[in-house]
Amino acid sequence: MKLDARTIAALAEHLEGCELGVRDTPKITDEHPQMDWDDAYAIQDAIRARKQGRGLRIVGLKAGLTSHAKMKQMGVASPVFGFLAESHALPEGTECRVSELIHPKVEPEIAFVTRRALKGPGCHIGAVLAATDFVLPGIEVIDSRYRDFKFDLKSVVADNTSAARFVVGGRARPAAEVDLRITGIVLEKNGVPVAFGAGAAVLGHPAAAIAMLANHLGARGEEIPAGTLILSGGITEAVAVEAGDAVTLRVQGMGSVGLRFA
Ligand code: 0L1
Ligand code: MG
Repeated sequence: MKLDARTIAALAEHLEGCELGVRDTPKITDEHPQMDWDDAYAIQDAIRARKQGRGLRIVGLKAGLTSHAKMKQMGVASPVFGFLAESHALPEGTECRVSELIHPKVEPEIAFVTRRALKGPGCHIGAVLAATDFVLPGIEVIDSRYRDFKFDLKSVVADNTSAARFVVGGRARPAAEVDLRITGIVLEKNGVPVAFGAGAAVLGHPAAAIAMLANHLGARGEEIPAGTLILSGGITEAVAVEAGDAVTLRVQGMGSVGLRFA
């Protein structure tokens, strides 16, 4: 690690302050160019600890930048991992308040819920499918705290991978009943289809993103606990939204889930 504990705590306070205060910031590597991956995840962990310290529950995990479309959109080459707190969760059918966000975008995703713990190293798609209880449609609302989306991957990791809001819904299916590689999705904005894809866009199979997360956590001596909800990453590029928009994600064989922005 290149940053000391005091700097990590200060950067966590700064980034979480931007999230809660709806303020943008230049990317933190401008001031701390020596920041390494361990520092970036330590800042994210400190943000998580701040939320837990205020009594908020962690309700899930996420993989991000897992599709080629998204990697190309962001100009990066590898996935990132973050957490979902209860303050990020929206019940299906409720409104997402844009005034609480800086410059939100939506991503169509497949959510996994585990029934058994998953631990790397060596976790693979087969182990993920065997440990998955069910899969269901999910919309992630990402909201990078970085000004004009000017960031690098380490800054994004520190910023909890732009996690802001999410909703899951539709028809949950046992993982064994669905071939997620060829499961088609359509994302509609205000009734107009704006993005299309299939599960294979996520690392060849969305379960591969969950395996990567388990291997990432395994390298840190952690695991994905049983009963964890995990967003596996946007299947298409992210789509910008504003107040008045309504988005619907339709997933083949799994119904739909929607979100209105007010
Ligand atoms: O969920 C994700 O794909 C993370 C995206 C991080 C970068 C961004 O804000 O677009
Ligand atoms: Mg995402």
